[in-house]
Amino acid sequence: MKVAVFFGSKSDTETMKKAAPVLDEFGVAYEAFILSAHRAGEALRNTVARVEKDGCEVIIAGAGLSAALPGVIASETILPVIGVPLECVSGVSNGLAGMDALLSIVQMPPKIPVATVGIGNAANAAYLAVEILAVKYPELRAKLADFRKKMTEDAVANGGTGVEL
Ligand code: RP5
Repeated sequence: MKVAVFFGSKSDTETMKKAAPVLDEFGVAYEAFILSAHRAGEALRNTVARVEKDGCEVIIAGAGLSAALPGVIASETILPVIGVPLECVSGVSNGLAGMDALLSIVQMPPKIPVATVGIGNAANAAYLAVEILAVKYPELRAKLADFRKKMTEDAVANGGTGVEL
């Protein structure tokens, strides 16, 4: 396992699943855990220590509402933590649409950052995890370079040489 994916509730699963195909595409091994910082603090701490011991190198953490999970994980490890703010699908965030989680996750105190992606964007969290790992693994760096080259070619092909309006 190179990446550990944490999220706070079963209700977050559908959104956090979007990290999986990206990590699969790059052949990055991962494990996922549903552990809330507020509801299961001790189990969370133990699991963070366990994955770190098992060789995990990057952590992705998604949570909704008062989204403490990524910050609490950051306080337990020096591994890079990528936070995914989530819209709470159980409806109790009263139309805040994930803004509550975004501000909770992005506004970390000085000296202990969480790298925050857009609301619900677990796929981008996975791409960022791949980029971090690519610093160390040349094979992954090569795959990432190919992926970016194709992305750019597709973008240019898709209207970049001019379109009829
Ligand atoms: C957060 O509270 C979870 O990450 C989830 O987004 C939100 C609501 O959780 P449930 O009440 O659906 O379990 O901790």
